[in-house]
Amino acid sequence: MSIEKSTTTQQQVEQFQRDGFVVIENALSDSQLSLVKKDLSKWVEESKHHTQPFGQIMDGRPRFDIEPITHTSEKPALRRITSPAEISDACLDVVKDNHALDLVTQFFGPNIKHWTNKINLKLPSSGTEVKFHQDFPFEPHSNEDIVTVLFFLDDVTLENGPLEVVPGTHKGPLHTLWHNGVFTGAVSPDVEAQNKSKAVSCFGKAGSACLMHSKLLHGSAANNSDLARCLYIVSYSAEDAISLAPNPLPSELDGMNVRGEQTGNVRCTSYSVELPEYPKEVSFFGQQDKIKN
Ligand SMILES: O=C(O)CCC(=O)C(=O)O
Repeated sequence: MSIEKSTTTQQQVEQFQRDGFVVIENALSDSQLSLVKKDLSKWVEESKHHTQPFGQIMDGRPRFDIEPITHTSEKPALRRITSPAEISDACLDVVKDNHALDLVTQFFGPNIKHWTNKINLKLPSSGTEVKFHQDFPFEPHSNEDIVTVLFFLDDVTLENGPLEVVPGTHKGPLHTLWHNGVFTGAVSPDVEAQNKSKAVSCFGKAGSACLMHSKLLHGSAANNSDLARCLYIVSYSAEDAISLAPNPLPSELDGMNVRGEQTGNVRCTSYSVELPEYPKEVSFFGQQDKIKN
């Protein structure tokens, strides 16, 4: 797919640079959306036969994570599928090519590689929420050219737990995700309180995407509607951004070039951050569950 260098593209690049995020429509084609949703429905059905996380990723952890308290066969609360592109041609097709990726080349230059992919589900009544955090402290790289692309698999509304982002925070400090010696995957209650009132919700039609800088502070509340809110979340980096910590979602697709070429270069910027803890839990929801509210 190609994108014309239009005024709209230029405005999207400027918004991403200024605010740290931009929402675009039609990031997925209709056929990409319906094929991913077909696989997703199959996985939700399958989850009804499980009472524990199931499946397996490269490091032996389960691929499919379920809400420990609310999941039942009548009201499934599958909440995370790790690296679905390893088991779904539809997901792999999205990772390799989509309209958001065209915009990523406008942010970071022509050479882009895949870092992680996952599906976050907020099924009705699941109670799944995401505490505020920045992605970068989970994934420190030699430079900061990393973007998380959140594809809307459902219409995202103000009621079904939209992503909430704090504009401009990608230019601010990196906040610790360690508290009292525990890697909680969330910022402190103080940092959350200082920023939450400035957060804006990212909503739109299925097939849209939010492109979010890895340093942008974000979170999301529980789904209080009868309609599912599922996101296919793919992160990409500039090809010369080299990871400084093991990939928390290791997959055979880690480092796959999706645009341009492999130069073999490393580009470094200067910053300081605590290294993350490699997850022992099935997903970061388990890490965030360690926070006592
Ligand atoms: O699912 C969401 O609303 C946010 C996802 C997120 O923050 C993450 O997976 O890092």
